Amino acid sequence: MKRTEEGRGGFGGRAWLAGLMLALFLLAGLARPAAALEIKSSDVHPMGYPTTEAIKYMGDLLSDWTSGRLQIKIFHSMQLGGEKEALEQVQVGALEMTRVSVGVVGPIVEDFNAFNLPYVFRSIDQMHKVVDGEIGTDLLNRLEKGGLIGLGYMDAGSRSFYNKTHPIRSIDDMKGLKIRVMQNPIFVDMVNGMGGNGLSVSFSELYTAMQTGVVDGAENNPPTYEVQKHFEIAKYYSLTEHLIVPEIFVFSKKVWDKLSPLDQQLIRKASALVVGRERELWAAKEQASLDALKKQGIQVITNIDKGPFIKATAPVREKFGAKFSALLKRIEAVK
Ligand code: BDP
Repeated sequence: MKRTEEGRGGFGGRAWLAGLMLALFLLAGLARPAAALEIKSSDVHPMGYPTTEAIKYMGDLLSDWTSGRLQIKIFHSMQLGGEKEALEQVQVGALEMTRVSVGVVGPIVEDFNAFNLPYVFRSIDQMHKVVDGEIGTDLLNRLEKGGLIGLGYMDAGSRSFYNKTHPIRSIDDMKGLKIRVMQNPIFVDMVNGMGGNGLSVSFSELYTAMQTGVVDGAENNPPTYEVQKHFEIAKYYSLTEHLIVPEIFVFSKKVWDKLSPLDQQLIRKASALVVGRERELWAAKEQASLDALKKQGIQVITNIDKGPFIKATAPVREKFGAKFSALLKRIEAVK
C-alpha cells in the first residue's frame, strides 16, 4: 500500500511537473509569438520602376509565405530623401531596408568603388558575371562592417550624359559643361577628366538644379532620364555609356541581428528571387524608355567614339583604383 501511495505520489508529482513545464512552454509561446514585422524600404524611384516593382514583389512573397506576418512598406519617389540619407537611416536601424546605387556605397565600403570606375566593365554581360560570382558575394558580405546586410544586386544599365546646352558628339563637347554626378568624388574627377565640370548633388535636388541652371545636365540610364522627366529640361542625350554601376538592396544589420533565423532565411530566399525579377523588368523598361524618349522627340546620339572618353578617364582609374588593384585584376579577368 505504502509502495503504491508512494508510487502514486511519485507519479502524481512528475505529472504535475510535466504539466507545469507544458504550461510554461505554452505561456512562453504566447508571450513570444513569431514577431510580425513591417519592413520599411525606401527608393528614389516611383512605383512602376523596375527597382520598386521588384521590392513590391519581394513584399508579396514574404507576405504569402508568412500569412502576412512579414510585410514590406515601400517609401518610393524620394519620400525619405536621397540615397545617402537612406543609407544612414538603415545603418542606425531607423529604416529596415533601402535600394540604392552602388555609386553612393563606395564611401561606406571602399571596395565597392571598383564598380564605380568609368569604363571598368567591358559590357553589361561582364558586370552580371562579376556580381553573380564570387566577387559580387564577397563585396556584399563586406557591407556588414558598414552596418548593412547586402541582400542582392539589381541592374541599372549604363549611364550616359544629357544636358540642356548642346549635343555631345565628341569629348570636346564636354568642355565647360556643368554636370551633376552622384555623391562620390570619383564621379567629380571623371567629369573633370573629360573636360567638364563635375558637381556632386543629391538626386533629390537634381531636377531643380537643372531647371535653375546650377548644372547644365547630368548623366544616367535611359529609364531614369525618362521616368524622372529630366528630358523635359535636358534634351540632348548622348550614349557615352561611361559607367555601368549596379544597384543593391540592403537590410539594416541592427534590425537583422534581432530577427529569427527563420525570418532571415525567408528574406534571403525572397531576395534571390528579386534579383532575377528585377533583371527581367529592367531589360523591358530600358527599351520602353528609349522608345518613349523618341516619341517625345528626344534626339539620342548613339554613334560616339568612346576611345577619347576611355583615354581621358585613365588617370581616374589609376588614382582611385590603386587601393584595390588586385580586385580590379580579378574583374578584368572575368570574360
Ligand atoms: C539612378 C539610380 C538611383 C540613383 C540615381 C542618381 O537608380 O539609385 O540615385 O541614378 O543618379 O540611375 O543619383
